Amino acid sequence: MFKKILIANRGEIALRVIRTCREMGIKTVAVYSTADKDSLHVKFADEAVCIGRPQSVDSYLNIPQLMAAVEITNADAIHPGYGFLAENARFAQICCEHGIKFIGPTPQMITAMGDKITAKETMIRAGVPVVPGGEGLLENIEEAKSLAKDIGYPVILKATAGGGGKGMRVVWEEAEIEKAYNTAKAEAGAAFKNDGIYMEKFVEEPRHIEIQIAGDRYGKVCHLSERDCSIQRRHQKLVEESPSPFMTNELREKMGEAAVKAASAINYESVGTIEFLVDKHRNFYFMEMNTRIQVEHCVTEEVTNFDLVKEQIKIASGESISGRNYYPEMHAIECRINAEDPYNDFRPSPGKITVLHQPGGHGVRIDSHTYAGYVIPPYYDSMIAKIIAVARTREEAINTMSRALSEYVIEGVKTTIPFHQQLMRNEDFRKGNFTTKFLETFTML
Ligand code: MV4
Repeated sequence: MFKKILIANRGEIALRVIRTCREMGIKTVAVYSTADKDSLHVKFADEAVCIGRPQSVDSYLNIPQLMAAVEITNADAIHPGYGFLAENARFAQICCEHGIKFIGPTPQMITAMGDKITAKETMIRAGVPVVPGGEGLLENIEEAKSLAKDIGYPVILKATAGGGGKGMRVVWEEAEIEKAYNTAKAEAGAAFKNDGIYMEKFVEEPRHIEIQIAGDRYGKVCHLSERDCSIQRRHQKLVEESPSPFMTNELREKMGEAAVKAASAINYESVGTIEFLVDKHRNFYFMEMNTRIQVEHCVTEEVTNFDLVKEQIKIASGESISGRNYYPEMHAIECRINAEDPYNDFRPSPGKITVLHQPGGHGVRIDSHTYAGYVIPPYYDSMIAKIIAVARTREEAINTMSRALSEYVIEGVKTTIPFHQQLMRNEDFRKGNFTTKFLETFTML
């Protein structure tokens, strides 16, 4: 087992990793930018190293600075958290070359899933359902037009280097295709330095349901059931839950099996997530694979009783997994508390938390690096806490969440708490009647 792990991240996920390390008897090194010197992850780690100025490129994305911090602290592994360098194959490669264990998959696995066309081809070969569409990159507008005719409108253009919704264009009729092709290509080139785009049938009003998987270096892969992440706004998830209210036992078996096939196809090692689009007929299609621990991993932890970060570290150190699958025994819902104003188009609201009271009681978990007096810096994402409610049924979990939200007091900054309170009361949400379009028509009272 590792003796000392450096956490190349900040905020709640850095704290989340530190907590598990302490339970496992592993020493921790926090790294921080000058804007984060008062963050809890710095206070709770055994050691802390300042790695640069506030802007991410100068600190949390600065590979030479991170490697210098590893060297001076004698850490033997790096946990990348999510975001920043978590899915950067070059960083994983540099760790290998320095004899430092990257707690995650190999650089080859990251690359295999990072390019979306390659990932899709791999899934087709593995027998995992994918959205009908063209094979490979689009070469020109004529090809785009004839392919769209074959597939049938509406279609969607996606960047092969993309993911998470960046650089996508939905095209409803042939008259729009030239402009969509040109803007998608230009956006992809500007955002990813790779302007390759491809086409799929556009699945209307889908649900976003993802399967948590784990694989070890001995070839065993298992799943830990699903999370429903359909409650999103501009590709930012706001609420996640497990199990999905749309799930059936039959669908879970099929999607679980497909997810295990997907991960096995690249001999995946570590914890990871297979994202699927699910249409109203419960057809499901591979969308992408996330080769990291995700923000929403906590709902899976609460319903399966696993510490996924502990599993991730154990797998990285060479331990084997059981190979059986795990099913939800409880219902868990997570609300992301962001420093944003839900009454004002979710505008970021950084600043000092002057008063803080966090809820507690039966069935409530809070993962947060904040405290009264903490200043939320403007340089990073705006998530300041995750609140997870767990109960035997979905209705009880929603009621626990409502009760917990009503106890939450955060003063000094605007937060998404009022949004979540209204959502928990929404009839359609309570019925489990929602798709990824739900928030387009949701209005704050
Ligand atoms: C789609 C789609 C419909 N049809 N692909 C958005 C994120 C990126 N991973 C892929 N995304 C989508 N791909 C086809 N063929 C709809 C979306 C999509 C979406 C997916 C999940 C959750 C929220 C979403 C919001 C808008 C679009």
